[in-house]
Amino acid sequence: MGLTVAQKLIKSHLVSGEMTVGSEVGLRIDQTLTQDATGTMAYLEFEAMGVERVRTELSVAYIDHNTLQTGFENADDHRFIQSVAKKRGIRFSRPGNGICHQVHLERFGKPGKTLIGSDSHTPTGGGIGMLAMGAGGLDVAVAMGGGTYYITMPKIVNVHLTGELQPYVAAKDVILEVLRIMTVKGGVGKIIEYTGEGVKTLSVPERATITNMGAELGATTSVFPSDEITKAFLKAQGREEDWSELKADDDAVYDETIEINLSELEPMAAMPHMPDRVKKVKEIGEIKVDQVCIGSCTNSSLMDMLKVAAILRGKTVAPNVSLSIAPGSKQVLNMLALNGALSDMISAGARILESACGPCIGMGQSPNSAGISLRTFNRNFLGRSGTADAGIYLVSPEVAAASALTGVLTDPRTLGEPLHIMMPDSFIVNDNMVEMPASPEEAKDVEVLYGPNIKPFPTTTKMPENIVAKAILKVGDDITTDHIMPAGAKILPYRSNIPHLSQFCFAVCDKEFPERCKAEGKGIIIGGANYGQGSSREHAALVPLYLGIKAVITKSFARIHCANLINAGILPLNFANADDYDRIDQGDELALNGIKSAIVNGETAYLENLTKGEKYELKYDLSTRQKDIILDGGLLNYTKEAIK
Ligand code: MIC
Ligand code: SF4
Repeated sequence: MGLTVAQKLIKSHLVSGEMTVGSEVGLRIDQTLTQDATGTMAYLEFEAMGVERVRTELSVAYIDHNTLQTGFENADDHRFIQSVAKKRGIRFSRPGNGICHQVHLERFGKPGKTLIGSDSHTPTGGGIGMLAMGAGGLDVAVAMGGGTYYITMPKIVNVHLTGELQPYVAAKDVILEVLRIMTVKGGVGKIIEYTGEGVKTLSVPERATITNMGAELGATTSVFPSDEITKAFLKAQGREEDWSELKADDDAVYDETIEINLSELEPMAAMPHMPDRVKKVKEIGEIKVDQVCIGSCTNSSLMDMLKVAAILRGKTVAPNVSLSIAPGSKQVLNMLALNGALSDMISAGARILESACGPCIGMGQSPNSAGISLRTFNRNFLGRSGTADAGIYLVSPEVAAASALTGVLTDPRTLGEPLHIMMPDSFIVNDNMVEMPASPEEAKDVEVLYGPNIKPFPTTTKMPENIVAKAILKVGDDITTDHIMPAGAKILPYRSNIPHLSQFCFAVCDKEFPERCKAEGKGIIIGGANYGQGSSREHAALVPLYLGIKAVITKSFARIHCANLINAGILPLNFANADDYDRIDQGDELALNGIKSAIVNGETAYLENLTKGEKYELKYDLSTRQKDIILDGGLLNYTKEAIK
């Protein structure tokens, strides 16, 4: 039986396990990336592991999230990361060099390689045929130390593309269509692989937009084959030698197939507050727009920016709209500056932001009260923009630019003549903002610089036999890590200060939660389906750990968050009968008696509801390795021994 692209990538990196769907496989990791909002914690963990030098082929530390420096904290964290990178053999992408996923695609990604990153949009690398996955910081730290990365062997979904995108219809519309079909839960336990004649019509930046936002499906990752188009892209980046071909066997077998005819797609938008609330722009109608933001790791390539500049050329942004544009990297910004496109944007009235995540993570540009903001980003979760009652619509650069001019949500096909974008044969290559690490000899003298905002991470304890605690919080379906541990300009500077962060845990839905935890000293969280979707931030596990959460019991979990809970030593459990979720009220006294023995012996676990006098059957999906991690009180303890 032939193999798919994803299966080939897994097979060539398989360290342990069997490639049967649902079983745990261990993978050798070639490359890692971190960004600064998760990186500080990841490098604290790496330092705690006591490894001298990274053991990967390539590790890069990016500074792109916490770039608004309203106090010393972010700058201190940047300096800390820079010093660790220098000492431990990691390349350091300085602030200003761009968004990690965009820069990694341009400068470092290689077809056929594995990459894990402490950021959920790491699958962007799937656009050039990498097996690129988001992971918690601790998993990335372990991989940097040469450790294996574990995933559940996923199903492979074939998204079979035919036809060709029509003028003003974009790659963003392709992934919005996949989200409409599959929903934000639809990709859990799956890799999305793109095949068919339509693939040949998509450039690398377009493919990367699609794989980037596959994260919103909950998928393990997404991948395109590596072909002549990939080769041309790498050649234009001066890296032709990094190319290798990667394609599925003719007789490859997929677990599911979705057909999409690119020719039939139309401009679309994801409506507030979920990336799968997708409708055609013309169906939503001409709603008034207050803000338009263009950029983020989904849509900040040179190609996207050139389209935006062409639409804005010679026009003025509507009086009711604030338009901001953040080109994705120094390379993109530099090329826009040299070919005049930047001037078109500035003349039209765009507010040019630095090459960083910016408004996507609430680092500035929060909309006005109840404002409507169109964004070329990938997430529109409630409150993420920094304005609690704003409504965020996710759109393509074409829809964003057209709407910025008219002041209302606009189908760009009404602009008339198709755009003709000339992509250069070669990009400006200048890696002067990537600092190389010190040699092993020089590294001995490099001091790691800790700022006063860096506090020790919470200690974990070995798992007890019984857990008795209140249902301290009950939440519904699709809870995101932005609910559990919000981000934004005011909170992000404290990513290395768990005690401070804990004040904001679940602030979006329940402001009293941290105080209740402190009063009780311990608790169990009850969640619905797809609990923990969204980002890779391990803070969404470390902060609950600090607040005394012992177990999280849900209808189902998102992949990265579930791994982060296990890594933190918090027990993730599921209801055997989803209806039992309804029988528990917040505040009920709960008991997991004999839970440790049940897990060790692989026996059925039960949850007793002492308040209601009821008992519910539970499920747990833990490999032997994961059980050992939980019993040891988290991955850090477990790993220190293993990789010595
Ligand atoms: C995000 O888009 O939510 C982030 C910010 O990039 C996160 C990482 C983080 O919380 O630092 C992600 O996607 O993993
Ligand atoms: Fe940055 Fe937004 Fe991409 Fe996250 S989704 S990496 S915050 S640009």
